[in-house]
Amino acid sequence: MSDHLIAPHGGSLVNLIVDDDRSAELKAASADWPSWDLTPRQACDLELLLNGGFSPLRTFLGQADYDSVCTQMRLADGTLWPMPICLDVTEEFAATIPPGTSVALRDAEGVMLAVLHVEEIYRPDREAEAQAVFGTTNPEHPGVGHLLNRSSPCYVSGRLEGMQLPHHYDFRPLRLTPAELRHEFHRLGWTRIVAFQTRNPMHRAHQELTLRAAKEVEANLLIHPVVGLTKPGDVDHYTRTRAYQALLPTYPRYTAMLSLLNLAMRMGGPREAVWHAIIRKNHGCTHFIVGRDHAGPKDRAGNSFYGPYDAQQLLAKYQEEIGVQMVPFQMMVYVEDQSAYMPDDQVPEGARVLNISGTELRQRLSEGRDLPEWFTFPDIVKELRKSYPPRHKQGFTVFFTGLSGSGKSTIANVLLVKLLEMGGRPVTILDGDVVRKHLSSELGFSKEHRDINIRRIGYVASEITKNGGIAICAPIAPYDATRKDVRSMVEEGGGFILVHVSTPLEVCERRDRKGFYAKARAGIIKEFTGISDPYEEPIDADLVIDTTGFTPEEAAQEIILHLEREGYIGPESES
Ligand code: PPS
Repeated sequence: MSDHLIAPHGGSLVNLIVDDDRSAELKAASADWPSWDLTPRQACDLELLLNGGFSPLRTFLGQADYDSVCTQMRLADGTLWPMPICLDVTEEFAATIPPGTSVALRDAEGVMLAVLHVEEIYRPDREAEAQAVFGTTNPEHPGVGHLLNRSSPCYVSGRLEGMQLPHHYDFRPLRLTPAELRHEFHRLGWTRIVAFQTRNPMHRAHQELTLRAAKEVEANLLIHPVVGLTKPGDVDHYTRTRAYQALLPTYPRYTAMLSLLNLAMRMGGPREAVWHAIIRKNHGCTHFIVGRDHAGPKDRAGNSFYGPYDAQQLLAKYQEEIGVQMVPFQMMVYVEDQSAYMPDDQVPEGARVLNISGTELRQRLSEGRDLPEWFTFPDIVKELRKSYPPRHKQGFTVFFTGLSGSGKSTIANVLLVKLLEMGGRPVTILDGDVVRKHLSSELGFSKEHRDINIRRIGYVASEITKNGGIAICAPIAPYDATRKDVRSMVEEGGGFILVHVSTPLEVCERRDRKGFYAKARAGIIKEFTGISDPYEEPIDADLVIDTTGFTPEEAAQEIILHLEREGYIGPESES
């Protein structure tokens, strides 16, 4: 069938899925086998092991292959392979699976995907692995951070039998395995195929680049974005895939195809580029585009871990051995006076070059500002705007913190009414007392219980925020670290405004609306915030309001003005 297609790495396409009879046999035998619940990364790796995306690998690496991959970029038999693919498990689990044990590998729902017949367990030197594979032990590198801080210390290997591929319910027709893609290429008569790897939305620069690459080597184009695990903070794959689908009609008819790759990236720059090329070879591609700083992360200060063309250089060394031809590309930039894109090393001297960075793009989306036609396509903007609406259409949380009796609930209720009066978004109030009645009735006031209480509020607020609503929370929330956790949880899906109601203890105590302060002083109520329990003043509050000199209405108005300034409340006509 695939006579004219490129041979997979190692000569033949691995397929580890057993037949139905064997699968039934394994399932029946597995009742008393230990189970390992795969991490998201391991589930991605397993999928590509089972379907041959990682050919010639037939299982997670054993020690001989692992050592050789780390130091030589080759398997023990000499085959080029740049990335360790390992099954890491905890010490406790490793102690229960001596060689000879069969382990059921399960997905997050508990479905058995494969069986690993354990042959060896070893304890890698993960620092040495980081240095060898990523060229650094700095945990700000996402691949290193994962390896040193989130992976488990024991690696397990042995014969692997697949029962089923992990199931994906999204974008089914776009998730083609290496065998399915090869079949499709054969059907279409495509033999020269250039693959484009991406983890970002594609705009005109990428479209120009891929089109030029395809023309240059006279090949068809496979847009092959990674939808497994990419870099934290990347645009989610649902949005990206809709954007790729919107891009497809901009290519000449029948020359480009889109397929999704459930790969867990490591952001390993040069080694990652070699790995990506091998994976694309397994998917039937003959050419592979490598741009500037391929799969290269930056540290917190914004410095790249790799040189901009390191990945191209390393792949250039191995392309012949792999048999996939690299199509190297400079960064494409827009030259204004020529109204055209060109590689940045071909820009005439003095020409004005335009570019919009990822950060600038997000900024423009959140402010609802224009995205110029030279930068991207209207249909792509439409998709991005759906997922990244301007701030005045996003959800947000106003989180009050302050002592009992400081005025949190009163201001929160005024704010609620004012936001309801404006309309546009649903508003939910999560007041301290109300939450303790409905969500946290079993909790007391120890540090542990207060933290659970605040995390529950934070979780509910983050769900409301993510879905475009407004949450107003008004607990005491005395601990800084817990408030910070809530902030980061909420900010994943919208805005978070911390309001410190800083009314001094003397004033709160003088008011003593509920009589609690008197009881606390008398020792009748224990662990009372401000009297016999701590309150950590926030230093990260977005607003500080002392109600000693403010009416609740004035205080609420301050918050409204802040929301307006930050863009959360927009012009009436647009809400
Ligand atoms: S926390 O610390 O954020 O979990 O507290 P919270 O859920 O906001 O609950 C505070 C309300 O519970 C009443 N109450 C106490 N507060 C503080 N310390 C102790 N020991 C305590 N016991 C009961 C008090 O009425 C608080 O309500 P507000 O509205 O803040 O006055």
